[in-house]
Amino acid sequence: MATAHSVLRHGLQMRSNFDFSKLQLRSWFPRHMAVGMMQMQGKLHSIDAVIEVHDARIPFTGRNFNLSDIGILKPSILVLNKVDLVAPERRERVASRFNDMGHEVLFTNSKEPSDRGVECIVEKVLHKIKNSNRYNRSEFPEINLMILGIPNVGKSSLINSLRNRNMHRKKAAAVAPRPGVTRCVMERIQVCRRPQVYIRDTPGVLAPSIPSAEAGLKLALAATVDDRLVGAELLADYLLFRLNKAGRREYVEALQLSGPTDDCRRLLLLLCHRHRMTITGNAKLGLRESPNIARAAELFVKHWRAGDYGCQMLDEC
Ligand SMILES: Nc1nc2c(ncn2[C@@H]2O[C@H](COP(=O)(O)OP(=O)(O)O)[C@@H](O)[C@H]2O)c(=O)[nH]1
Ligand SMILES: [Mg+2]
Repeated sequence: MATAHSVLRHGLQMRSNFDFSKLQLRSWFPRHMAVGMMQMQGKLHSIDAVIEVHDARIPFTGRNFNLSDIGILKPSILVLNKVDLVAPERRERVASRFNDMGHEVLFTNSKEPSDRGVECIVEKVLHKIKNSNRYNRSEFPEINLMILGIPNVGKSSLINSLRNRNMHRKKAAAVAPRPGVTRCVMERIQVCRRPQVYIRDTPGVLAPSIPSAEAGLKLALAATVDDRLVGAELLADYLLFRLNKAGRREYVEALQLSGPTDDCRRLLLLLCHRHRMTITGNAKLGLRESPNIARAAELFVKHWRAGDYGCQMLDEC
């Protein structure tokens, strides 16, 4: 079993490239996503504007243009959520890149009750609608919005946050730290009294094919695809590579290591040892306990997702 000392000793050579050939990339487009897309299209006639949400850590990799196209004829705003997990100087660069593409972006942290970005959402959308032709909907006083994006970016959390602020009501949309919780286009949820504003929550939908192994790993790190698609150990290894490449060393302190390492296997063995993560073999067959590497990998990645290794954006910008 590795010790903290051996982690340091073996970790002095850092990789400058990651071996993506280890990933057998498969797409993840379960049936509920295809059905969700059709339901969204079916509801569009009753929608005044679209809120497109992305994870601020993968603002470019995370965009599904099939989804963006759904709302192309409607007024729309672009929200980059989970901004608490991105360093402030990166936000400015991302915003100016989107501005160059003709998009204004709104950064939000839906977990922060007084977040200024969340506060601006309704105001921005109403402004866009006011400057648009409401086609067949001008006689309806209430405003209907649809929120869309890839899985696990915080769509349901944003609805709950808006509802809680403007209506003082408890959460209405189910939230979980894994993708695939909202599985169909939901009934509308009221998020504002005056004017009456409703939002339809929708299932997260990924592009039918993931463009590259690196994109797949970024999507998995941000928990927008099922971890099993890439495998826990490979995901942990990619994370370690990215942390070291960016010169981030917060993981050393967070995991109480004696120094940085580039040897993921040894790091995971250390976590197995420290947290007694083992797989018990069948004693009758003479199989003994072995380290539960997959669980240790999940733990290592879980800390990053919670921001325990500091803020880190995955897309270059
Ligand atoms: N750090 C952080 N986590 C968030 C934020 N918004 C949502 N989450 C978390 O992200 C996970 C997915 O949220 P959810 O609203 O279910 O995403 P959805 O699948 O897009 O509806 C949950 O664990 C939320 O608590 C945010 O602004 N910052
Ligand atoms: Mg949801």
